[in-house]
Amino acid sequence: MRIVVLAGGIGGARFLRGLQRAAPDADVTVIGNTGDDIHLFGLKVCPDLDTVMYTLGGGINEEQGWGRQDESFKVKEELAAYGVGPEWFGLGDRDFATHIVRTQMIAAGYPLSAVTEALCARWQPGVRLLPMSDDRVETHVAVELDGERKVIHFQEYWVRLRASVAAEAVVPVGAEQAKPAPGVLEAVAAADVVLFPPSNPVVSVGTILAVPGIREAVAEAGVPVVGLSPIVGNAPVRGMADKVLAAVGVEATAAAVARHYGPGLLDGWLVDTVDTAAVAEVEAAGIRCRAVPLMMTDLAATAEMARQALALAEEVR
Ligand code: GDP
Ligand code: FO1
Ligand code: CA
Repeated sequence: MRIVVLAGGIGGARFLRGLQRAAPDADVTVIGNTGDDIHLFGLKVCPDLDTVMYTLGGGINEEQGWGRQDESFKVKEELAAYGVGPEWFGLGDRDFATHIVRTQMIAAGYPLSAVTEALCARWQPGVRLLPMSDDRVETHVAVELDGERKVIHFQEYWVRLRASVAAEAVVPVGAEQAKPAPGVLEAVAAADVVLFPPSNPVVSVGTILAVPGIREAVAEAGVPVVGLSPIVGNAPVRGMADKVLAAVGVEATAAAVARHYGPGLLDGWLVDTVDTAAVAEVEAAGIRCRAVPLMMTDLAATAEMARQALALAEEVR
């Protein structure tokens, strides 16, 4: 079975581990969000691609969910000693090597998709990991700071400000001009099922769908499209999904996220058992819905979520 997954970072990566356990023989293509990418110290950093690659490749810092395990921060300390920041973004020594290789290959003329494939040759994630686009896309967030409206990089909003102020708008800068990376549309067209893991609906899945051609390809693939809610009990399990959903006028509820994707895109939606009351509302919107446990507490629980998503896909097929 060919499965395509539109993934962000931690939520996407952890779900993919469960999917690999649930469907060990499946051919999985991951279309990764690159809107979180940031250029720092002359290096290109791709947090969501790296989170998927390290998580599936066994290099992730498990507690944190991002960055390398067994990490040190000597380079960061040395940069700080020169007064070179930003200090609010924690790039570790091991992680730096990934960004150096990536930046060097891009400078040599390789597209990000080829670079990602080269990095994955080391990590062997067991999936085909494609960036959504080889073109630069950067999510920016409009906020009011000290009485002034400012537009800042998504990483500054999340990591420096910890989403402590309202997001007034979220803009995937460059998305409109971006083209899907080689293989993306082909993978969607060849898929037997498309899954939206419990990734951020705005700054992860939403950004991927904002690349012209991807939303259309998913909607027109003619195969079940099934998502899992990242909102449980009217709040994100972690992160700032509530803040960025508010910026696009969507309530932070499992049902509102399903309606936001809409029946034109989504065929099936899983909500957590605490949100069983949302099932009727989602079904009334024309999307098949089931309530099952959606907390990725361990691999067994996550694999069961993946099984439920695949079962729902068969039901709507
Ligand atoms: P990020 O790029 O690292 O922010 O990761 P993703 O976009 O892939 O996923 C972020 C989303 O995952 C957040 O909105 C969380 O609410 C959601 N999430 C994290 N852990 C869980 C979980 O155990 N269950 C569910 N249902 N959602 C989760
Ligand atoms: N998240 C943090 O909360 N603080 C950091 O200093 C930080 C550094 C970082 C470095 C590399 C990387 O791949 C991810 C990193 N993250 C950090 C995670 C990242 O900011 C976000 O969680 C995602 O981009 C949100 O999807
Ligand atoms: Ca992300």
